[in-house]
Amino acid sequence: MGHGLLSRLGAVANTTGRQIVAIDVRELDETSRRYCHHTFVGDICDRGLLDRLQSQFEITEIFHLAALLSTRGEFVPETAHAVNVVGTVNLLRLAAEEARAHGRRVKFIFPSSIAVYGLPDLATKRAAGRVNESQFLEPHTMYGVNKLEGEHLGRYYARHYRLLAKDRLERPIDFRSIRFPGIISSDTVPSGGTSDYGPEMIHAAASGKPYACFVRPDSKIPFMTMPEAIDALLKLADAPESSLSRQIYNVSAFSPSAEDFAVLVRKAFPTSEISFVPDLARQSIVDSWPEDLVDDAARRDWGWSPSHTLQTAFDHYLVPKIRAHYA
Ligand code: AKB
Repeated sequence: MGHGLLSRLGAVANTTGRQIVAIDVRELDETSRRYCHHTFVGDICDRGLLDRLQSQFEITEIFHLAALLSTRGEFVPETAHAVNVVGTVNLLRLAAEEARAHGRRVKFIFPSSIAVYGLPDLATKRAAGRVNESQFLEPHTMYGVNKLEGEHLGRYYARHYRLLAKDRLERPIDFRSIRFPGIISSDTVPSGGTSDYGPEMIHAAASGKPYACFVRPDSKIPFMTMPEAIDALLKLADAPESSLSRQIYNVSAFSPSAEDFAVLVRKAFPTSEISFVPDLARQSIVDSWPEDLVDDAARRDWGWSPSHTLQTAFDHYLVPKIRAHYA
């Protein structure tokens, strides 16, 4: 998401006057670097690096996209906690310090996830259908626990930070967050997530490789395309604060089963070889995530509206772009 966001922000930087400073754990590629005023190779857990940023720049807005996802996090839960929670605290603190130093609020945009939900079993998931922002908040994964904590930390830093300090600055941060579904990009195959079966299936088919899907054909969670996810982030970031009735928003686009996905992949790539070989542990994670989300507040408050159905996502974005990518 970071790379897509950089190109969108960079493309309009001349008109918005935004100067972009990017941090990544790896060197950014040449294209992404071109959009940035400065880039740093480093880790958000490195307080020294964040102190350097604070002394070098006047920061007005932070898009915090760094995270260890749900599958990877189950192999190294404490590392996931360090990156996903301690890293988040470091950036929130940086935002609050910047607000204090320059006397104005810093906007903080935090992509959260459907992983914050934890439905206890499949029968409850099926009966629940579309889930709203306050239901079933008992995540099963370290990543989900961390994202939920990130949402609470954002609320704390925005409204209650240093509650008892005499020299306290009121509401230093304008914290806004979206709970994203699985995201599918035509450019990159994700790694470390549990919604990865969707993008993996189509990328494997387009590159002529067989694919063994690690969940059952009837598994159902919401998805959206990467351009829609970036649109949503920018729309929420640009919305007037007076129109926002909450800090955390669900967004939804389409909710296919893994079989629905496979049908469209086979239609687009008739020689594709897709089988279903469920991995019980990863299956249990997907079974704990909702089938779909109530996103009425996002639609009402900041005009969220998905650009695609599953069919148009395949016809107008995924298939043509992925074909071109592997051609
Ligand atoms: C994951 O699968 O962990 C992520 C997510 C749903 O946030 N893609």
